[in-house]
Amino acid sequence: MKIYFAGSIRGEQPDPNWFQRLIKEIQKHGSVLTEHSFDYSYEEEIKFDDEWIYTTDIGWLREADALIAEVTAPSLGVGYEIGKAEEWGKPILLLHREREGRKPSAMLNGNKDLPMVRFTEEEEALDQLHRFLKSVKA
Ligand code: 6K6
Repeated sequence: MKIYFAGSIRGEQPDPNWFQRLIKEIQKHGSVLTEHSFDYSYEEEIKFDDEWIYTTDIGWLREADALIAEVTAPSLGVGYEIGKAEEWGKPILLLHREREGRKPSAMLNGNKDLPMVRFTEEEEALDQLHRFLKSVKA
């Protein structure tokens, strides 16, 4: 199974340790097409031009069996990827960490076709993640 993991890069401050943890857990079910997009080596980022990034990512998203998007940190790129994956009928799971005074976008949270796990404990999110990936595999 090929899974597209999406999370903020140039959007709001991402959570690298959490993203890494998620990627490791997702890899128990298959390959994470975007694994190398989240290594946080900013020296490396300048090696790729934006057109290459867009073309490569859209191709990976097209071939993915599912999208898992970490949406706690708002990101235009992640929002775009979610919209495309929905248009293409991909199974989607959104993960949002509850934070004082912050709410997820209504454009995601208000769409009942987009399941969103709103978690406080990372274990809760991982439990839902594994359930989701098992259901995609079945
Ligand atoms: C990052 C690490 C190494 O090289 C890079 C180059 N940048 C990107 N590489 C791959 N995918 C990217 C890059 N920048 C954005 N994306 C895609 O957009 C990812 O799939 C993310 O899910 C999403 C993040 O969008 P922004 O708007 O937060 O950057």
